[in-house]
Amino acid sequence: MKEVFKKRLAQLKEQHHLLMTKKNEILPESNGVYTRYKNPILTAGHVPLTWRYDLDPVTNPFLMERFGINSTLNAGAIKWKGKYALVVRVEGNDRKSFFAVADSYNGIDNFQFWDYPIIMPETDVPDTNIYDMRLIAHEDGWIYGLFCTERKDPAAPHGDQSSAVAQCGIARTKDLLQWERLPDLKTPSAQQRNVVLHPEFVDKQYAFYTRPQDSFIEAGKGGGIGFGLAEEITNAVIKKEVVIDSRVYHTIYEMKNGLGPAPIKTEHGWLHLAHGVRNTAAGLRYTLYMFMTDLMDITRIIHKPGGYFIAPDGEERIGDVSNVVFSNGWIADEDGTVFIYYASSDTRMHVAISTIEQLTDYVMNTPEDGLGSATSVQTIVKLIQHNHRQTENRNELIAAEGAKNYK
Ligand code: M1P
Repeated sequence: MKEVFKKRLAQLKEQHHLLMTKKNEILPESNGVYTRYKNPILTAGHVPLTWRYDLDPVTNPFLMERFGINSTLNAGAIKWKGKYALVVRVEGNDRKSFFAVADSYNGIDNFQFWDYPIIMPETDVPDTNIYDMRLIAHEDGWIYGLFCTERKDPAAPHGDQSSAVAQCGIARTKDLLQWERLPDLKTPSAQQRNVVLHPEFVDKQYAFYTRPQDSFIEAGKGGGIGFGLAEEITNAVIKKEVVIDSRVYHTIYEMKNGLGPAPIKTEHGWLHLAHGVRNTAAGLRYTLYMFMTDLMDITRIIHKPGGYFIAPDGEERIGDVSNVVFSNGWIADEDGTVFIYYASSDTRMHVAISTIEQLTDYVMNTPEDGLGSATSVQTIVKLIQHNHRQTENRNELIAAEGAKNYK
């Protein structure tokens, strides 16, 4: 065995081990709604060496990387056998994404990829790229993975090598290992991304949140977060698609939006996490926002805080597609803790921690977007007046207490 091979192998193993065993640290600053953790929970460097290197000195004497990994992002999430499991979008240097499970005992560090990436069966029309899986434990007993399947647009003019068609791929599993691929979702829209299955039946049908769009990149004339019902899952067809959360001028979701993970049920309503996109001189900016829908009519938004919930911060701002945060996975524990998994700049995965109580308070009590500068000022004035009244009341109380003691 060549010296160079031995040396490189020892170095690679050491570096990988250090990364895999690194403890995460909670960041001290918080807005009271959630707390971020310092280190990304998954990066390209976390991907097992056996996926990237031929570890045989005979066939790879220089121990070169044989399959480069570019990024780990946009993971679906589920509590699985007591562990926090993510189905991660792993993107190779060849730009193709695939899915792989990584899990952790505490949900904040030491995420380990399982031995092999997921072998996702295909339909009759092979996928060119698959990404952004939403994991849903449905009341029918299956775990569903809904994801984007992208293929070259068959109608693209000669020489156009970038026009694509995005649709919703559907697969299901009982163990996260073996997946059964079902036919892609059919909807009245030309393209679909960010499709999510509601975890409960609605009118005995499968309920989907959709994101209709006219073309691959642009939401087009419509857009927004849509909703539709399908009688079957093994041949899911949505005949009627209605938009339940539209794009609005001069908001953080004016350009496009899309639902993140499947909603979490609370006593007050369904908590939703979504992403909103606005355009800037520096390109598109993706942030996360939240809203709540009615328990009886899940298409009715009953609370919607103004502005973003999480925006790219510090190092999160920079990556392959900078100024992006994106989430398609969260886990609510039985004690009410919520693990919010999000990717930054299409490059790496992070976690932020909150609770059902905090998220419900945030969603129900944060003022809505007043859609104008004057209403923002009115909101702040109301808050200041409330705080002044509070201080006056407190001072009056203290004075009264003082007078009582003096007597
Ligand atoms: O690059 C940012 C995101 O862009 C797409 O999201 P959307 O469909 O809402 O525009 C997706 O490709 C997503 O994977 C990516 O993170």
